[in-house]
Amino acid sequence: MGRDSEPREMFKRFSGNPILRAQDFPHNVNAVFNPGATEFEGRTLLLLRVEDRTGLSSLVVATSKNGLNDWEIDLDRGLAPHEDLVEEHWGIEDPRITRIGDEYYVVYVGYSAFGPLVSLAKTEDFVTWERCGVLMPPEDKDAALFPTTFDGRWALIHRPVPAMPGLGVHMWLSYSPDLHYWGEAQVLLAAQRGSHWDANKIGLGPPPMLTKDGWLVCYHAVRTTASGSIYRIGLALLDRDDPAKVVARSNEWVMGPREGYEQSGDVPGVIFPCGWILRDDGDTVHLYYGAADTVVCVAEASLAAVLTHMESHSGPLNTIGTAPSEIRGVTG
Ligand code: M1P
Repeated sequence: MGRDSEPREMFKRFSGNPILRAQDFPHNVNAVFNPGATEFEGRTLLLLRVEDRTGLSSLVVATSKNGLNDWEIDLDRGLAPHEDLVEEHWGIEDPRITRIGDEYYVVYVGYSAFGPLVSLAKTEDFVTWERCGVLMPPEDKDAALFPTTFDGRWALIHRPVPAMPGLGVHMWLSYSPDLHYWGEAQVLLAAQRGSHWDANKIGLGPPPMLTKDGWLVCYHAVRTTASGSIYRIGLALLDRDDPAKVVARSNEWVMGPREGYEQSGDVPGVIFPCGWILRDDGDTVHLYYGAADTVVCVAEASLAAVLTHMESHSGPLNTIGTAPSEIRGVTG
């Protein structure tokens, strides 16, 4: 992967970014962004959010041998919003792919007539799909399944939005015995307050990745400014056996919008990852993200370096109701 000149960011952008753009499509689309990612039949498969020129999004497959170049868009594979389903009335968005056995469970946002919600569909080949229904009612987004059960329960990270403004928008964890009925809902990571980089609103990026130190979680964090929102990326670690237990949380962002393709587009200042892949060397992580809600990009990090960083840069784990003076140095 080509390196850029910025030494301080944990994730290094691919020199060939953006890797997919609207112009790469044979028909007229507005934007392609926020891809889920997995490996499939020896290739990297991205499930792209493709927004047409009515404003509605569908999920479309693109594959590549090395996960960086020579992407092939496959319009015969993917998932389109179902016109008879009220939960997909205004399109489907932001897929996260979790492989469980031979099946790929795709959690996505359904833009329903009543607001954004969390839906699940599964597939073995990205051609034939089984819709499994709505997991979380509006407003809820930014959700993904863990690839394993905990004491016989499936776990889902998701991001409901409180009806009452001003309380922050936080990441939640819920459990299910059957992927159908969900409960035991609890706040997993709270957005911080004040001037902090992950104040105001946070939401899950790709599905959690199991590492030697626990489940690595990547999340986007929104800082509201006078000229709009800045979407940056942070990391957390969850206990391997009890994902409700946060064991580390980065006190700094590990990547923020910087390049022209991240600063200019339909929504400037946004980097929004929905997929990552740990390569066969066990260390190289490719993070796939939408930039400015317009194009698809990839960045690379060393997993070992990420975990080392987490050891030395963990800040407060959760800070709801905590005064700034109490936050410094507090863990827990
Ligand atoms: O425009 C930035 C992002 O805004 C929404 O994400 P969230 O609700 O988590 O802030 C989504 O519409 C997302 O698709 C979009 O990239």
